[in-house]
Amino acid sequence: MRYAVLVTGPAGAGKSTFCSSLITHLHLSKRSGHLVNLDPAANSEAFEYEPAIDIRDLISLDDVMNELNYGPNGGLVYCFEYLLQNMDWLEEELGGYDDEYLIFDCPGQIELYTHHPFLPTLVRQLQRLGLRTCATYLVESQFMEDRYKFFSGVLSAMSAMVNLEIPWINVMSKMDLVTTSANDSASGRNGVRAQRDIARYLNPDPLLLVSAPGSRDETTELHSRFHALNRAIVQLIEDHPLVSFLPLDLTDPDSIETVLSHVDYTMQYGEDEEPKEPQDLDEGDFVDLE
Ligand SMILES: Nc1nc2c(ncn2[C@@H]2O[C@H](COP(=O)(O)OP(=O)(O)OP(=O)(O)O)[C@@H](O)[C@H]2O)c(=O)[nH]1
Ligand SMILES: [Mg+2]
Repeated sequence: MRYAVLVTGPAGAGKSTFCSSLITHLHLSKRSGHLVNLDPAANSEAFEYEPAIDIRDLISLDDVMNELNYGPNGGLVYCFEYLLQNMDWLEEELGGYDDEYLIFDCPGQIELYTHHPFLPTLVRQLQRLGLRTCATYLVESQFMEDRYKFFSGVLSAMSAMVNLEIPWINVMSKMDLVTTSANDSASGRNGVRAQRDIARYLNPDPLLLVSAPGSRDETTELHSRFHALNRAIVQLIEDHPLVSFLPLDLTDPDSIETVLSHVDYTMQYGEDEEPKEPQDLDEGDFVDLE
């Protein structure tokens, strides 16, 4: 059984960095993991691991922009259309892998996840090829700085989940930039927060969005104009409690392990693998047992 982990999320959320850390972590745990680059605009220097499969071997964004005079976003859409028309290329590239984790580093254009049909089509094709598939959606901890920004992140995660319809793990990345201690000047770039507040963001508490009755926020003109809209969004999130986030701090191996164990669990990793025969055992190894 082959496994595909799609690493998705908005631009700069830390997808490529997470892919590298996950592969390092898999290797340290004596498991295999390979990088699949799906970003036709990726810069080669950004990869810590050489991609085992790279969309740029099929088509590169620069070529599309130069030859067809497309801009970067139109060019990306063209590249994905081209990939879907050439699935035999991907099938051939995937042919060499067996029983392995393939980590798909996806581009950061949010529209790719929220309303284009490309990723759902790609996922269906991967499933047809027998790959068990799941997605992680990264939102960076900077989104916790501001409640409105945070809820735009929650809604984008929700919309991508509904569009892709595969097992899904939301991750709050760059948690090393959030600290619970005011004295910690090294990190804390994205704010100092109490543990209780962090919990409210990781398991989104829609009431964060609605100001307390009578508070200054509620009575300002701008807020009152949006009050009904905010309440409607709160209701939507309460009615569909699909989104919660796993915190990811790449400086802490336990944090990566937690995300990986959720990925393993979601894809039922190893459940139908046969135990492997040890390769180097001979009779001498059993002397102690006799
Ligand atoms: N402090 C901190 N910085 C991070 C972390 N992950 C990524 N970064 C930084 O965030 C920036 C963007 O990281 P990338 O991994 O390239 O993000 P991406 O989502 O792949 O970006 P695009 O592919 O352009 O959408 C880089 O400068 C990284 O060094 C993290 O866990 N902590
Ligand atoms: Mg990237």
